[in-house]
Amino acid sequence: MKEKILKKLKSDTTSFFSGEELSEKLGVSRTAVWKSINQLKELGYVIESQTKKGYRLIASPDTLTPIEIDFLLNTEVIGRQVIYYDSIDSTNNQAKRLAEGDFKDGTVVIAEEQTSGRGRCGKDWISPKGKGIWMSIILKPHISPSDAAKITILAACAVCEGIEAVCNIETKIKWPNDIIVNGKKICGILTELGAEMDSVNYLVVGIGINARAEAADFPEEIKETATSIRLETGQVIPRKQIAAQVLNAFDRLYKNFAVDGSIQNIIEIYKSKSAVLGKEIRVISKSGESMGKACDITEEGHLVICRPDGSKTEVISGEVSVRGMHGYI
Ligand code: BTX
Repeated sequence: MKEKILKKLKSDTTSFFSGEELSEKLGVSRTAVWKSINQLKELGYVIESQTKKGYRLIASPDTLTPIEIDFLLNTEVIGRQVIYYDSIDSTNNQAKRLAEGDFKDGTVVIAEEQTSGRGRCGKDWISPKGKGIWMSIILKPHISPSDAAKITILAACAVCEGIEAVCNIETKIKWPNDIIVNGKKICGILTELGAEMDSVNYLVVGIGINARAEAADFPEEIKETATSIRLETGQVIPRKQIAAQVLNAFDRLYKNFAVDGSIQNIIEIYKSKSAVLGKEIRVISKSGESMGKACDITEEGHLVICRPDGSKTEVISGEVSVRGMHGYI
């Protein structure tokens, strides 16, 4: 009931809605309306109540609930269903559990806090309550498993576009899955695949964006390498706006990919945002260590490393360090 009342109040924040009008339109008693209004106030909504006039929404809290996000979405597929948790082990774990069921392409799982947020290869992802956007998108595209990794490229472009649409900062992509601002990590992406030999059952794209985190929210071991939108802009930008813009951009970029697994139209954007192309780098991957100049990113999303002797190596995934003033960082 409180969602329905909120929807009504949000539909016009300049006018009052009387208790009588709300109870008639929604087919409930005035006491039920009054109770829901109190519940909304407890959730952080600021609602003005005036005798004879009724209720008016003054401000909404910075939560990532479906109703808050839905108002800002203009998507066809992504985020048509948003599943929200106050606290969860990992939105990627939960999205995988749900994807095994019949949850649709584009379902978004989002949480205020992750108690076991994950990065790649079993690494931890620090996800304090209310400080970031911790979300995972369930995708069910008709593509072959060999095209699945490209979704990380698409997601990185969507994150950059979404962040830049609402925050006055320049984002860069550190191949393959980190978004950085001023050389520090502001977002990480973790793609996971559920597949048969020749068909994709589902993909889960986990996106973790440090939004409101302050320096004290990062543990010692990542203080030097992590940053947040708040630290970079000096402002608290509503997380729902950032999340919605990322999802809007994702939806647009996903349309072609969902049909044939192609990122042809995206790879140039990815390259233009790259923090590694043209730089001397070192990549540690499953097949060992490679050094040289990052000279290209293929349409498959692979990184090409070129050496002075003319030899080239194509790397599918790995951990990149860029040569800086003090060696590789
Ligand atoms: P990654 O393996 O590239 O990066 C993990 C490394 O990043 C950690 O070892 C640590 O050094 C550093 N790190 C940990 N937490 C943070 C943070 N909050 N900010 C900056 N650096 C950090 C990156 O993996 C992929 C992360 C995906 C996170 C999302 S959140 C929603 C979804 N659910 C889930 O469990 N993971 C994904």
